[in-house]
Amino acid sequence: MASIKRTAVLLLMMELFQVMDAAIYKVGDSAGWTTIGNIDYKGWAATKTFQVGDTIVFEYNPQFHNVMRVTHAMYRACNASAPLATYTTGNDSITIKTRGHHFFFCGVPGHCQAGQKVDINLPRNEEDLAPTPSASTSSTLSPQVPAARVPGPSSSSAISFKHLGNLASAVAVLETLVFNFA
Ligand SMILES: *[C@@H]1O[C@H](CO)[C@@H](O)[C@H](O)[C@H]1NC(C)=O
Ligand SMILES: *[C@@H]1O[C@H](CO)[C@@H](O)[C@H](O)[C@H]1NC(C)=O
Ligand SMILES: [Cu+2]
Repeated sequence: MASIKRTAVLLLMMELFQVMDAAIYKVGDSAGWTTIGNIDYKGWAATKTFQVGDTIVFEYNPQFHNVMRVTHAMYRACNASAPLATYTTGNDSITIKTRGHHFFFCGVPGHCQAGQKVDINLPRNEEDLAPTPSASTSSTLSPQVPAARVPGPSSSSAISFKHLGNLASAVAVLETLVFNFA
């Protein structure tokens, strides 16, 4: 009986940690945020699967660089005249709160043009992107229809946990439960 309860608690914790599993990514890895070495930030970002709640860290010498969050148009044009946000500490942690594109570059003249720019992209759900069948008449690819997901008991509990306002206190409660079983 106790082992069943313990298993249930562990399953709930695993679901919680999936929700809370926030990663921290240092932009450019060990090279950091720089113009030295022609870092391929686009390639760097392409190897990552960013999730909402993840944090990206820009590490650089603030005497020589900065970080600006900009629109897509400004990103394309390396136009630093009206950034959405500017960071200058040299160790800037930015938490990604929404899906879609998040454009950053260094606002020091010439640096964006030299490639010191990165697009942190969280593709929106495929369901959102999937064209409606009537709209894809010219497509040569047969659209993949994902199998319908039948919600089971575990997914319904995951959903209820996702809707908990205070995940931290939920984890604390679960940890107390697990320690009581141990
Ligand atoms: C840069 O952006 C500003 C604000 O959007 C705009 O007024 C200006 O014309 C742009 N400059 C260039 C060179 O595109
Ligand atoms: C940057 O900040 C993080 C904590 O926010 C810290 O762990 C790290 O050592 C800092 N890096 C530098 C180079 O100061
Ligand atoms: Cu720079």
